[in-house]
Amino acid sequence: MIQLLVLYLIGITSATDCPDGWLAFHGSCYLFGSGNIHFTEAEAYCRQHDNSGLVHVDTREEDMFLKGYMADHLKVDIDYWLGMTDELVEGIWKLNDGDNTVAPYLDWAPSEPQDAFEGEDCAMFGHLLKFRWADVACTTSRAALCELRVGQQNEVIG
Ligand SMILES: [Ca+2]
Ligand SMILES: [Ca+2]
Repeated sequence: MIQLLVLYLIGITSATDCPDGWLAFHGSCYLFGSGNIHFTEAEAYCRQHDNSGLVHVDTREEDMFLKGYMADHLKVDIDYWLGMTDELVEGIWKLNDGDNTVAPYLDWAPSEPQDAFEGEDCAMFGHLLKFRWADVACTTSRAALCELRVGQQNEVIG
């Protein structure tokens, strides 16, 4: 009995336990989608996959980990959505977390963001930019990159 309890405690305190097919890094799990879809479709894709959300990159460390994985392991000609927009106030990038938290970390490619054309209010990791970030129109098509934070798995989001 005590052995079972110890195993259970080890289980819940050990390294991030991710669903099959997800990648673990520092308390989060990541799922790289393969199809190119609009921003809102990508948000829905993540919700459908373990009720996750599009990735929120909080630190340079997380950014470097994701960039490295994209460059080393994935098809090179895919861009990935980031979970933030400047839809509310042009130029102020906020996480799509329901609280409109201002994005704590940004890694724009040179000359980005420029809100080009009819307005660009979504953001992506650009494969032509060594996966640095660019703003693009939300109705363009990119792949989803979902993040599941530890402890959020059972939270119900709208
Ligand atoms: Ca914009
Ligand atoms: Ca742009």
